[in-house]
Amino acid sequence: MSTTQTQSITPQLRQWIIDQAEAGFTAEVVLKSMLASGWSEDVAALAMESTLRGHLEQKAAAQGLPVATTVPEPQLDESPLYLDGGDRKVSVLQTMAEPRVVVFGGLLSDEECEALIALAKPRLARSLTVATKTGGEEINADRTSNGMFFQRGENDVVRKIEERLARLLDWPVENGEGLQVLHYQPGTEYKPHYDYFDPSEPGTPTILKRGGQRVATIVMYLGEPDKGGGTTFPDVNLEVAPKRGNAVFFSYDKPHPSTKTLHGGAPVLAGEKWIATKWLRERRFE
Ligand code: PD2
Ligand code: ZN
Repeated sequence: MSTTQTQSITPQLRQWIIDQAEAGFTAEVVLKSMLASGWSEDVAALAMESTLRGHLEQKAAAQGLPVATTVPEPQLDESPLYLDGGDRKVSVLQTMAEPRVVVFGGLLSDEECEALIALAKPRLARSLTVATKTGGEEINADRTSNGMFFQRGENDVVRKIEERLARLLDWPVENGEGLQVLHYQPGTEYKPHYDYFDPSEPGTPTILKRGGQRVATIVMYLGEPDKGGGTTFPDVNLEVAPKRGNAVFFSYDKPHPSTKTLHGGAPVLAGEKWIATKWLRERRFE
């Protein structure tokens, strides 16, 4: 490759980058080679980044795989012990890269947990799930809890928690579904499932018109059972304890099992479990 005067990212350059990647050279090696040929670092990095992203997307689409999208992500560079939730300091207790899982401590105060339970109690009904065959809602034998939805920003406690989550996860409040509160009694559970909408189901295009795909979930524990009731991730044998005030966050950049975000609510063995779930969409959810 010869040094160019213009340093424009030509189709030939893009093809050369793809050829190098396909031949097994790492991004670092390809970048070094471009710099040695006289490319400026900025142009070389941009050319590499845009070319390889586009190439991977094309390959995924050709294999019938959904394309990865941007997802919410807490600011965890430098592995902080705490994050600023705006009005509250939140602990980072555990992180996992694949699936992307973060366990937070002290996300909610005891008073907030109690307030959500008290406000939800009179409105509980047998939990429904989104029916991807039709785009409507249905009773699901895999989900034996009782639940209810708050409107986004419905009251002060909900609004405060939604603002805290938006800051913590760097994702707009408007992209969140309304907070859902679930109550599990002994013997009830939520069998393993994915939270994204299955692209192959006929009702999914209708569901996606309102805010696009789900891209992340945060399950907040409001009331802890005495035994059982953990949130499980069977692909990686992870179980998160349902400790009051804590929360488990996980994200999925494509609606595909390769995200390893299969998860469930294990049966409650003794006592009662209360959670609040917030599902986050790609775009504004109205
Ligand atoms: O209750 C849970 O731990 C749980 C497990 C799986 C909640 C959800 N999914 C959910 O609300 O999506
Ligand atoms: Zn779920």
